[in-house]
Amino acid sequence: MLEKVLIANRGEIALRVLRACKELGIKTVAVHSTADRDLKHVRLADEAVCIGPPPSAQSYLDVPSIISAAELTNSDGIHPGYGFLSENADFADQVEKSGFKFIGPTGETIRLMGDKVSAKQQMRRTEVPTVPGSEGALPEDPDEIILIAREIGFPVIVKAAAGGGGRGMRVVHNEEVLLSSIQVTQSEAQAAFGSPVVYMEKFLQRPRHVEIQVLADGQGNAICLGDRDCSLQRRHQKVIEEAPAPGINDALRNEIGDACVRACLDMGYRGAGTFEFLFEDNAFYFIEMNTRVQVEHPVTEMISGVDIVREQLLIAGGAPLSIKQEEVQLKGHSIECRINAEDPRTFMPSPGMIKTFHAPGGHGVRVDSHVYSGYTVPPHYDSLIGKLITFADTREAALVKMRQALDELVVDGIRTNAALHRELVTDSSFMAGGVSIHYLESKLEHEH
Ligand code: MV4
Repeated sequence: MLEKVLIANRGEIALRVLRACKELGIKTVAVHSTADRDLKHVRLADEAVCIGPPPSAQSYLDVPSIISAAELTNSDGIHPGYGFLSENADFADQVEKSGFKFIGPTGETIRLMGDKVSAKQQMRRTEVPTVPGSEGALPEDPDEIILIAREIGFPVIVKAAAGGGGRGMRVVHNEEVLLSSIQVTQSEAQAAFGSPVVYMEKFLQRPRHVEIQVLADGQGNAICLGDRDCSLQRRHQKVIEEAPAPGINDALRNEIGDACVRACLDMGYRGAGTFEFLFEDNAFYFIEMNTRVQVEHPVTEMISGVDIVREQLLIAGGAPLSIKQEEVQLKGHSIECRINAEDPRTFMPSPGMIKTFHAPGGHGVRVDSHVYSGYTVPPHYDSLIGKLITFADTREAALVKMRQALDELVVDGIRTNAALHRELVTDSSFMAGGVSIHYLESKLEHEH
């Protein structure tokens, strides 16, 4: 069992990890930049270490500073949260080489999934359905490339193996521009990721983004906690997520869940993980795997009753999974609205002092937020100030609760996207369920 965990993150997720640690009797160490002295979890942690100036590169991404803080405080585990170093394989390796437990998978697994070509190859081994495309990296020979594209059929999408999350990809509509588009994507990939390797897939035109949450202990046990629909997004930033994904029948849900569990067992996966799929015409197509806890993990917690961060800590402490698949009972519906400090029209960050903050509450309402009245949102990090999560028996009832929660929410002093959420939870297409990944952007285009 872990005794003391260093939380290598900030904001709401640092607070979320701190709460899980405290409940397990694990001591906590907060590391923070000079801009983050007043963070709620810094105040609540047993110990706090300032690791550098505001820019992330000199604080939350500074590996030597974080390892030094772990040594200084005699921590035995490091929780990376999401973003920052959470999917950095070299960091995971360094943490373990320095004698600490990395609360996540091995560096080797992170590397395997970080390379999207090897991730897809791993999925094919255990018959997780993938998007039809090139078997691995594209060859050099232009004639071979053209044959692959013809076999897939246009439009195709060219993606950087080292990319992900929407970075380093290009849609190609016809053969005339295929080779030049590949060259551009390769150069961009080289510049952005230091690797020119690209692969090709069929471009799905109107998919949904549905992901599968798993937990595995690295000791031969893995379970699936169902799916989430994260289709409502703008520029690859999710805005609303929900669980379960609307309109997916249980047979299909179980089939894809079983496939993800097989993949976990085959690769010896350890920790919490998410399999990202595109979902179109009632079929799943794997695109990427995230090897960390995700922002939207609460909606899965609400419908499964499983505390995902607690399980992460127990797994890292060496315990076998405490839940069997048969014990996982998904029940009800949960929706999450991400509240950002941003201009409602331009979506530009809107940092500054929150004069007044009132969180909503009541039955089936959860607020994961680190902010409070008098807190100043610094300009150096992402603009997420909190997550409003509701839970009820049905999707409709969870939406009713969300409308009420949004009405109760008060954030004065800075601009937020709360008005956008109020509009979305009364939008007839969103209310019907199952909109595609393009829905929000096209709605915003038409209405502004
Ligand atoms: C795709 C796709 C359509 N077809 N792949 C964007 C983020 C990265 N995770 C993968 N992405 C996409 N891959 C094929 N073969 C469309 C997207 C995509 C997307 C995916 C998920 C959520 C939002 C998105 C927004 C634009 C494009």
